[in-house]
Amino acid sequence: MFVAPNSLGAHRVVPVPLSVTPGSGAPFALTSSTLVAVQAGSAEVTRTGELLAALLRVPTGLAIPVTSGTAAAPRGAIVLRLGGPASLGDEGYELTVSADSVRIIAAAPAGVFHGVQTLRQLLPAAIESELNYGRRAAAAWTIPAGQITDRPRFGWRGAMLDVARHFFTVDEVKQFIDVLALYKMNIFHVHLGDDQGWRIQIDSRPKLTEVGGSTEVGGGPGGFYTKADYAEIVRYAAERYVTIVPEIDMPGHTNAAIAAYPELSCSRPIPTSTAAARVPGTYTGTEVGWSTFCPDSEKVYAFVEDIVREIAAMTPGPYFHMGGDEVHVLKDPQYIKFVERVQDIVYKHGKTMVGWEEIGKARLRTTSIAQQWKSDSVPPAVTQGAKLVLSPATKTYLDMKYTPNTELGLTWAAIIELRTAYDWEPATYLKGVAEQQILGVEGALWSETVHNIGSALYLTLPRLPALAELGWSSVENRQWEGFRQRIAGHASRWRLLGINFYPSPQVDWDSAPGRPAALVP
Ligand code: TNX
Repeated sequence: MFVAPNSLGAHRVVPVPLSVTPGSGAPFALTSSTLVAVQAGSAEVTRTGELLAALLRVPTGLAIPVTSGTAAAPRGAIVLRLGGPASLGDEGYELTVSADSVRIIAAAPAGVFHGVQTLRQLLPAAIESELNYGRRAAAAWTIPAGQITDRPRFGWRGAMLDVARHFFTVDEVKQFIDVLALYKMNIFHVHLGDDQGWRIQIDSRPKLTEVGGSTEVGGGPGGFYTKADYAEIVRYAAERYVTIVPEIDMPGHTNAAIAAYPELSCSRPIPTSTAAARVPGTYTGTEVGWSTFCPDSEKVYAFVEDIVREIAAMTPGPYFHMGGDEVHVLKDPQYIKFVERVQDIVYKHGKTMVGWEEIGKARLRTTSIAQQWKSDSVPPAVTQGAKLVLSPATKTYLDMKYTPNTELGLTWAAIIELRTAYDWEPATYLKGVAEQQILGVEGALWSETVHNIGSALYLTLPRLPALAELGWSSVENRQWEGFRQRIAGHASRWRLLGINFYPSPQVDWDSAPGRPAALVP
């Protein structure tokens, strides 16, 4: 836990940075004179500096003040500032460590934040602890000298959480976002509606949450986010440079909405398992593909208009995800008409439309985004010029089992051990789809078998860091053996953070499960 690398060359940063140059000088050490010196006049950089100082204070017991000013930073400063070269883009950073100072310089605030995540990972794992180690560890808080220049390969590095099949509280969602931020992921896609639950307050349609929010898979009490809850998630994510992509899946996967407003359906399909539901019309099973809105009813488009308007108004990010997957009960012309009508509504409210790859059957605007999940050849959306997010179920689905014996999860797409999640290449995955057509990658955690955040994180770690490295790091820097060795050092961090994980036998973890963590060296 206190093993700091003695050379920057031995770092265990995930995702692996673009370029790492070890220095020959002495390391930087956190001491009683350490302070965080932020760029004067940037509220965002100041906020990131406060987050960093708060993290460092707990285990070190040091004061770590945050100062702001234009004067040259004093010895012992961790400097965070803007003004880096434009070549770093919005998310890149330069990190320079010497005995005297640590400097993180970026072209935009997100880059400063990502640089801070690298700094965290360069310190001993115990930096993540809630314990104050005080003087017992005073000599251990060091960062090896050298320089890192880093920027992402893809702009979309995401994870989806299905809060519809099982509900997750705001605090649980924050824990999930914390993991994204640690691994420099920047998209949190939240699946807010499905057959089993509607999870977001809509003022113009109160029964959605009253009726549609009242249950979940297995018949539990469900739940939903009020507008204040959603605003809190948005705020928390934004502080970590994570953009929320809200998904309302339609026209299929809509039983919860139909239970609330039966006129949304042409003829009410009654799944066999509904008879057992506590609230009439709701569904607590796990079959897919049987429900649909009525594409020929104007009442449906008035409803979609209400939903998109209210969600667009509470979402600062540029995207609205309309789902569009697995509609087994509509004919193609009906499905196409529905997607095209919804697309117009989404753009009318100022958002870019995202949908699962099936939306490529419809005529898409060139800015619309398709999320691949099942095809292994060129999806029709790409032929039309739309950009793709790659979420191949066989590689990125976080709800697939790690081995046939994993208690949680499903197996319909694949069994996904860590190496399978890591060892694939986005630019060659779909023959005929070039890198320029790919916005990035996203992992999806469907929650049919997942009841709480502990289970969610067990399925997420270590596969999400693997995907984060595919999304961030350059192909040249990326290979399984290197990842395997670097990620081995992260289990002790997860344990200190209280984050559950799957101890894949493909990794020689520093901190073996069941072995008590040594608190002092
Ligand atoms: C397929 S992938 C679905 C979801 C399920 C998931 C379970 C996709 C776009 N739709 O409705 O939850 O499989 O793995």
